[in-house]
Amino acid sequence: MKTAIVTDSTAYLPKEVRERLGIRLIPLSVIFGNETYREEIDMTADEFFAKIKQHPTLPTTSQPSVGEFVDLFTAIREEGYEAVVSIHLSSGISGTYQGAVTAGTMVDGLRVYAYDSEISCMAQGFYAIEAAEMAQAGRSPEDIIARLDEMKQTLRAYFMVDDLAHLQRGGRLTGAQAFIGGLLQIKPLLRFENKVIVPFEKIRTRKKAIHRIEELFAEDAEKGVPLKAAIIHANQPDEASRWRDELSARYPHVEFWISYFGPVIATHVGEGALGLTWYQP
Ligand code: MYR
Repeated sequence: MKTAIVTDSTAYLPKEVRERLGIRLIPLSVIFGNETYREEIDMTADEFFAKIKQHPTLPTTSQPSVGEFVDLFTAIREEGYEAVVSIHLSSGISGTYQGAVTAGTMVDGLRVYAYDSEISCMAQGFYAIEAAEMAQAGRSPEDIIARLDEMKQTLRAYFMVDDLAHLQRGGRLTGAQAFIGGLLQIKPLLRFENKVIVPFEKIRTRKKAIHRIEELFAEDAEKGVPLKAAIIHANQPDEASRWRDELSARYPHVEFWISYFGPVIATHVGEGALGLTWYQP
């Protein structure tokens, strides 16, 4: 069965990777006043970080419409595909996955397998890459979904933000009442649990938070099994490169990527956010 792979823009996959593996992109958008920008198409991460410095009001974000999904799935069917695996950011923080599910019921002649990554950013990107490699090798959508479920067992992601107010304002932080109020200055480690973002540990400085992520990573990296990992940053390229160099020197058996929080996710995590994700390929 000829199977196409779709992911949304919040995977922040490099264009070259998408093109090489034939991964289709459906964008989410950021909205500044009455201007809407589809990320990765109308606006890059650098343009976003420049714009938030000039714009008086903070942006909001929106998921792709069901109509956009229907148009994309229809075009894929017209290219001769019989199935699509459509991989999306966590359904606990966005309605994007549900949009794919709904659109899937509206396009005849194409089997749509919407997949909830239960995460976002390059962690989601890793799912899309594995799925695309399997699709290129002619594997069935069922095999691809089974592999993605298996990946979920080893995939980890921890991140910190410079200012918790962004996540709180966007309503994307769960179970953090104890951290809010006078404590917005702390740098708690965050992670996804049951599809939503929760505080993992309360940490007071950025340096200590990075050190704690390194300890968590070491628990897996020191087992010696191959891992793929990505450092994800919100406009901190130098810090991300330094961290990658340090970790690569310590763990030469790990393949490291550097990725970024683009416009939509950066709207919710704020500039300065930093994270690490990894899994066993
Ligand atoms: C929408 O408008 O539908 C998009 C909402 C996106 C919420 C993003 C919340 C932060 C996600 C952080 C991901 C970190 C992954 C390592």
